[in-house]
Amino acid sequence: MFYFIDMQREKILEKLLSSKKIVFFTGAGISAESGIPTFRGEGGLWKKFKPEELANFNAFIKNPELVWEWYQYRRKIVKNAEPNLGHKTIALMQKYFDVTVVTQNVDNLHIRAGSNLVHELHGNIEKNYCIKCKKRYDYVDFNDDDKISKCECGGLIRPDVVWFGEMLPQVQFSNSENAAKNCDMIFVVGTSFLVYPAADIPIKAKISGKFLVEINLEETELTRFADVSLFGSAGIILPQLLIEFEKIKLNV
Ligand code: BJW
Ligand code: ZN
Repeated sequence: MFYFIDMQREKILEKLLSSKKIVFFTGAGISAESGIPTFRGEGGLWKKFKPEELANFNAFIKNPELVWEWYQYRRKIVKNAEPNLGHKTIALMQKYFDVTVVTQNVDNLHIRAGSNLVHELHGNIEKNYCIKCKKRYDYVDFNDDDKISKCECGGLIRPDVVWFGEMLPQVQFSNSENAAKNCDMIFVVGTSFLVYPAADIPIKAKISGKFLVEINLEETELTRFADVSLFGSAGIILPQLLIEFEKIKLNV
């Protein structure tokens, strides 16, 4: 039918043409082209920093200054980053589809790109809360003061992210499960697919019979479950797909 594109993309375009509800499940890879380091692989954060020393509650209690400093460092990277063509294409897709973004990322870039419905499974690096009284310190700009802050109750203020061993936010998780079960197709973009229970979301979509497209630089544990896997940069592949879709849809 679409003789000018390869078979894999043809399958995706055919499915897109009959779809209404699309879920994008994203990981650190989608923000890599915005200059935000991924966690695993070459240049990943976990190559330089140990997760057991930084990304769990016990590490925070043991050395709050160190953990806070690490998040300050990452907040600065996030603050100076811009959404890339991957994030922007997903936001543009809202013109044609009901789009739900389910993201493991904490960087706000989907929201800044204009996506309206974003479920953040691992929290948000720009938000914080007191570990004692739970008072929220959302979007407070800590960048001018690198030292850890204390709440008025004396409790330590921590970033509102999900560390290893912690529960994911329940409402966000169940909304994501519902979106995965009720969509027409799901794109899984830029995740190593190693961290649970987030990784259960695409699996639930697949079990419910949804068409699953993976976009990644390399094969992952998900590849064998995907209907189609496209290997390459999200910031290139996603805009290409949208352009190809628009050509057919708008008959140009
Ligand atoms: C590109 C690209 C480009 C690059 N274009 N692609 C043993 C077995 C199974 C599970 C466990 C286990 N032991 C412990 C667990 C549970 C644990 C877990 O899953 N661990 C595994 C790692 C083994 N999970 C948890 O602890 C979770 N909580 C939990 O289970 O609670 C249950 C419970 C609680 C209490 C009591 C009892 C039960 C919580 C997990 C929280 C994860 N948190 C982090 C840090 C967030 C805060 C922060 O940012 O600092 O979340 S870890 C880190 O990994 C971060 C990410 O969101 C998450 C996923 O990473 P992601 O996004 O996949 O990134 P990468 O770097 O791994 O991959 C990037 C990919 O992009 C690669 O594939 C590249 O190829 C690709 N890529 N450039 C396209 N341009
Ligand atoms: Zn407090």
